[in-house]
Amino acid sequence: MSSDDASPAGDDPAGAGYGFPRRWWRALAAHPPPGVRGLPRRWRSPLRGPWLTSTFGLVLLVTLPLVIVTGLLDHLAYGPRFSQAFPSDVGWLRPPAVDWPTRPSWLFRVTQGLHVTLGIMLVPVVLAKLWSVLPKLFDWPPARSVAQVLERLTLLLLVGGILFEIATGLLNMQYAYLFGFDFYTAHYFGAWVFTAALVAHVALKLPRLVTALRSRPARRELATPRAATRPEPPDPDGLVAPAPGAATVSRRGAIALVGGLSVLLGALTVGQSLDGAWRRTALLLPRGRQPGSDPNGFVVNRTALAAGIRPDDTGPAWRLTLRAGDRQLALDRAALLALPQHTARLPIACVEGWSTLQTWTGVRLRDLAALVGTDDVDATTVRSLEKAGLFRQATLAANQVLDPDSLLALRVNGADLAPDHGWPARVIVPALPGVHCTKWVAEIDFAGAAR
Ligand SMILES: Nc1nc2c(c(=O)[nH]1)N[C@H]1C(S)=C(S)[C@@H](COP(=O)(O)O)O[C@H]1N2
Ligand SMILES: [Mo]
Repeated sequence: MSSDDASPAGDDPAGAGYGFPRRWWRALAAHPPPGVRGLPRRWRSPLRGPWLTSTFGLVLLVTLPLVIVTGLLDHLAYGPRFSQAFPSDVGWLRPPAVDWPTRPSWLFRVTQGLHVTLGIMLVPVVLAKLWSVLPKLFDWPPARSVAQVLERLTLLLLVGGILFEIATGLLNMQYAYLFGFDFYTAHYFGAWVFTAALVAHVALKLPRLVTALRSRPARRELATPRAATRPEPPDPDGLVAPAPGAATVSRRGAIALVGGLSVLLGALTVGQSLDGAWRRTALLLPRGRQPGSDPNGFVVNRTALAAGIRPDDTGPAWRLTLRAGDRQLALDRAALLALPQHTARLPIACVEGWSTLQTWTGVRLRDLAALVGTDDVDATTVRSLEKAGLFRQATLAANQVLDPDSLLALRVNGADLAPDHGWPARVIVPALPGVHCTKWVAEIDFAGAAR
């Protein structure tokens, strides 16, 4: 199992008919790369073994599906139907063309919050599990059979996949686009690679996991102090160290450390998805804290200055243009304020992970549609004053325009919108990702989107 045991003249242990020709294996085994020979004896932790690996594995088996499913839902919420979920052409990985619902209004807030918070909390568990199997990375020879080559290939995709998802996810949350590729496309493709590898890995390893967990009752293991911590018996996968040292921490201590780190990360993250005092605990987040106490004192994702909005464009000269087919109408802010006003308490939930619940007042989008003479609303394009870039426009599906709480907001928490929150007018729609709640709206075209 290790280079020490693998004498060049040894047998092919996995060679039950699917092995490589014996002489290949022997040649490979006889020529380990520098530094690998004797390495297994230097991995000495007596904690490593099938039980510990399977315990971390079980946690991931239960929680990762939730991260995967919420991630996929977030992608659907983004509106891939309208080419808005940046992997605009993902071939056969394209998700079904469903309408993202507007109810419950906190739907995206929850799927997004769960995806990000849980994803962060699982980082210590993933690292602990990788630590527990780390010596396997230096196995020599690297594979003894075709089946094992395939298995190790899935591991490459599995480990590479999850590390890639963690790294890109964390960087995205910090708005740190250090990589030269599009985050959404890459994170989406990476998720599929990882998920496929995970399914293969679970199919291959589930029986081992069950056996390993049954081999040492958790209750007994969690009652074992450091002094009584012994290595597991040698296992066929070679996870147990061939020459284990004495325990410096018990298995329960190691699990408590990992669990504690996970809870700590979670506690430093959830605040970004909760309002009130919790907000202050969101230490890891670049825009997660409460910036002020006035009605407009909630998170600003991108300021008017950063978006290049000139005060002249949002002053008295500003007009909202409404379009439906060849009909067109222009309204100033006073005209909008003279229309029936509606108030709704709705979250802004940014795709980067933070969210906040605020009270918005403005004109219903469906009233604006009726004003320009259409009840038969189609996919609707909202354009901002920004002339270029990601936020230039957003497409809303008919159900998102017609919801009675979907607003062109003019006020928030009883005050006029601040410039940074989209003055003179912004869109707010229940359960819509923040990215599509266009600020500094210039035009709404109720039948202008290509489907
Ligand atoms: N025109 C325009 N609209 C925009 C943005 C923008 O940069 N420009 N940012 C979007 C994003 S990503 C989010 S999360 C919300 C944030 O709204 P807030 O800054 O009022 O909290 O506005 C959205 N609307
Ligand atoms: Mo956002």
